[in-house]
Amino acid sequence: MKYIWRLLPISFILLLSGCGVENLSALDPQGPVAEMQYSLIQLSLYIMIFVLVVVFAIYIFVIVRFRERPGDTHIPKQVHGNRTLEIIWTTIPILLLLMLAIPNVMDTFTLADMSVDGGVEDGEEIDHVRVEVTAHQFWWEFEYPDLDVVAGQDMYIPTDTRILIELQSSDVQHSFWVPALAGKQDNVPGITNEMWLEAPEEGVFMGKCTELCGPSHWLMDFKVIAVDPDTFDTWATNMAEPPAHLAEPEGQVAVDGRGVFEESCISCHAVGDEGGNIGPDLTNFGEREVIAGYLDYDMDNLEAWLRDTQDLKPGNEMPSFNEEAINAEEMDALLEYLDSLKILEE
Ligand code: HEC
Ligand SMILES: [Cu+2]
Repeated sequence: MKYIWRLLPISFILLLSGCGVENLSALDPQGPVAEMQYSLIQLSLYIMIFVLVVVFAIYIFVIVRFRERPGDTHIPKQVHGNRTLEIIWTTIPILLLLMLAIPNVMDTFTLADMSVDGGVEDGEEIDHVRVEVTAHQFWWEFEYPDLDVVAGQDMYIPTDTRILIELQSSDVQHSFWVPALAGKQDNVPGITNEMWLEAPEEGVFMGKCTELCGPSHWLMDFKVIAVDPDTFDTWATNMAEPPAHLAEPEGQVAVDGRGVFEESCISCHAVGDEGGNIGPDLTNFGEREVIAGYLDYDMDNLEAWLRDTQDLKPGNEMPSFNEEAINAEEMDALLEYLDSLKILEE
């Protein structure tokens, strides 16, 4: 019981770190951008602690030293202006502000630098991939203009590569945040914001919308999936030109499923280069870890999503499909087809 107070800072850290969800913490930075930002946070924290300690120490000293004592009624010496003191307490804050400002301004320029020049000396380009991120109520679209790829919900990136990101929105204001990789930036309709990030190691990084954007804002999650450059190349090639089995699936159930999909879904969802873009591209849907950003990937949840999408994510653009629209048999075939949409395995 004696050390119970220690739980206080621990619980605070847990709170800040998203209660142990993997790779969702700005306090566990990965990659150069997040590390830069984390060290700025640390620097300002240390300066604030320094100011706090000094000010409180002086304050307590003054209270104790100059308090009214019993029987002492004399008025203490009244002081107006003290040049030395004035100079000290003007200079110290200026120095502290400079200590904050210089690294902040320098890092701001580094973070805003979207050029890929490897420097004057070698004249080579930095390895990079461009991604246009469009936020929709309540999902994310990732377009790779140089690779002819459009992906939904999962943003695949190669490790150790500069990812140059352009942020846009198709409706209201959203905000793109992958805490472990980079600080947030807004997706504003009509404006393109830019940022970059790098992931040094493979991993799955949680992303969130951090701008209240409607009734299902809190479910607008996505993932950044960092894979080695070879895997990324395979992914990009297969996304751009999907393997034949996606359009003409094998097995009767999968074939029927494709039929249902073409009837009810393809106006909004693309598989390969066929289909609409009102909803996420589903070319690699079978490789998602979650459905619609937050439901565990399994067939029960997928069926629930198709039947009750409006209950599961109120206000999203997809209609719910009841038994009249898609009967039980068709549903089974559709689920099997959706689950077969894989481009990395096999
Ligand atoms: C009117 C357009 C529209 C139609 C028709 C439609 N969807 Fe959707 N769908 C969407 C939108 C928009 C989303 C994104 C919802 C969100 O997360 O906000 C979505 C999301 C999904 C998701 C989750 C995607 C992911 O990346 O996790 C699946 C799976 C899906 N739809 C399957 C279907 C199937 C199967 C059909 C046909 C039975 C269908 N949809 C019909 C618009 C549509
Ligand atoms: Cu949003």
